[in-house]
Formats: sequence, structure tokens, C-alpha cells
Amino acid sequence: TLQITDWMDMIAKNYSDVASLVEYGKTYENRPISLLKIGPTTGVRKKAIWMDCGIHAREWISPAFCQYFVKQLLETYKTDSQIKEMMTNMDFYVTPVLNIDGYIYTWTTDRLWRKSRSPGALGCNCSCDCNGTDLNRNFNANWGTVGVSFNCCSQVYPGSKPLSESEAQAVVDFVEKRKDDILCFLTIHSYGQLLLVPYGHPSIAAPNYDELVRKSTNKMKVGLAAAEAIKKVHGMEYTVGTSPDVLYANSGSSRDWARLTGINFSYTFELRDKGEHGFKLPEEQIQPTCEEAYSGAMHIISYVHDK
Ligand code: ING
Ligand code: ZN
Repeated sequence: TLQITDWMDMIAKNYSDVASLVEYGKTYENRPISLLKIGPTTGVRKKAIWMDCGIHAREWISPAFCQYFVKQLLETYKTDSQIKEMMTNMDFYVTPVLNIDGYIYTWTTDRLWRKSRSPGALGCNCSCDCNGTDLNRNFNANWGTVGVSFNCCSQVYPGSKPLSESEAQAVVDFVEKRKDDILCFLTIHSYGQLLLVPYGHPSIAAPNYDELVRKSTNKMKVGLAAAEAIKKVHGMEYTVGTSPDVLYANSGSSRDWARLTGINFSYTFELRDKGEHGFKLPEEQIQPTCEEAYSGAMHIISYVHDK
């Protein structure tokens, strides 16, 4: 089995007072999809933070970050009063690897695999391995309109219909049920050093775009200030904006879906680097990348908590 699965079991066992495993779906190859729910049971209904990693198989720094994030929370909440207060008021739902089938495939067969592992569209055949749907094009958010290809061999094949993939459906089922409580939705990718806000579609704008990126009450900023917080750690520059602003338009992303469903704060993190090593980020950069991203994520999380 996946080492990360063993690690999740270990965390739930060793921190059973504040951490538990929740299975909320199955992958195409029938592996359980689980998250760690972090936060003490208080007897009152709590707000929550969503974080998922490993929606794209080859972006290995992403699952590493989710594990770092969980470890930091659990190792610091007893002594750090701010983390303790946040954990009292909010649960953290963290999925370290969403696309488990694809992730395993990157270890066994093809290091640069991106998509799920389900068979493509009916009648999809070519000499290459054309399995898989881009899970970050499969959500119900302007599905199939921009930044996709209906060639099933494409890396950005959006699937035969919205939510054709069980992995995407699992996220929707879990989040929909709790959407009134989820204050922010963070989905972690690599690479590019970006903090992306809704929407990926060029002709729609989030009503709170200004707050997501720039300014708000009390001169606090969210996106740009998160990028500042990241820079303070190891000097790395992260760019903040929508996908069409910073790179290219896309549709069907989980970030856009989360914003459309009413979660006001929805961000994609694109971790290191800017392309020098790309998906094959050197081992010595894992720790510093996690440290800076933690600082950026915590800026956003404390903002939505205090708001
Ligand atoms: N990037 C994301 C993707 O789904 C994205 C997000 C979209 C970034 C458009 C920039 C522009 O393609 C990765 N790395 O998966
Ligand atoms: Zn990605």
C-alpha cells in the first residue's frame, strides 16, 4: 500500500484526541479516498478549512505539503495559542492524495503522469496510453469550455461529462454537504509559484475578487499578503491572480467549482519551482517549499478565521 496511507493511519492513531480518518469515496481502481479531519470535538458545530493535495499525479511536492501541514498543526497547537484557537473553532479537512491511482502510476510506470486512470471516452484508442481524465477539468464549472481538449489522449481531457470521475465526485459529495461551514477551499498543485483565485474562465469574475487578491477591511490583504508571507520565509516570489491573468484560461477546476458553490475563499497554490526542475523538484527543496507554503496558507486561513 501507499506509504502515505500508512502515515495517515499512524497520525489518526497517535493523535486520536484531535485527528481522525474519514473515507469519502473510491478511486477508479477502487482505492479508498480518505482525509484527515484535524480538530478537537467541541460539541458545537464548527467551521472548517478544506485542503486537497495530489489531484495531479506528478506534482509530488503537493502531497508532501499536505503531510507537512498536518504535522505542523499537530506539533504546534498545544504551544501556539493562535493555532490552538483556530483548531478549537475550525476543523481542518486535509486530503493528502486525491488522485491515488495516478500517484501510484507515477511511481510504478510513468513519472510524469497527470490524470486519473479511468479509461477515456468510448472509442478512444491510439497507440499511446490514453487512459485518464484531467481531474482539474472535470468539475462542474463552465465544464468543457476553455483550456481543455476533447482528444482523450490530451493531458487536459475534461472527461466525458462533468464529474465523470469518481475522485471529483467524492470531493463534491463531501464538500457540498458541509459548504455552509467551509470557510476556505485550498487546492495544492505544482509548479509555477502562483496563488490563483477564481475564475479560470476569462469572462467571469468573482464578486469578491478584490478581497481575494488585494485589499479589504483594516488594510488587511489576502492573496497578496499571503505571497508576502511566503516571500519572508525563503525569499521566493509567488504571483497572485486568476489563471487567465497569469497564464492561460481553464474550466472545470475544483477551485472554480468551490467558488461557484458558495465558498467565498477558494485558492489554487502552485508550489515551487518556476520550471527549472518542474515536477521533479529536488529533494533538498521539499522542506523549504513546505515551510514557505505553510506560511502562505496560514495567512489565508487566519484571515478567514478572524473575519
Ligand atoms: N496547473 C493547474 C491546471 O489545472 C492552472 C492550474 C490553470 C494554472 C491554468 C495556470 C493556468 O492546469 C497545474 N500545474 O496543474
Ligand atoms: Zn496540477
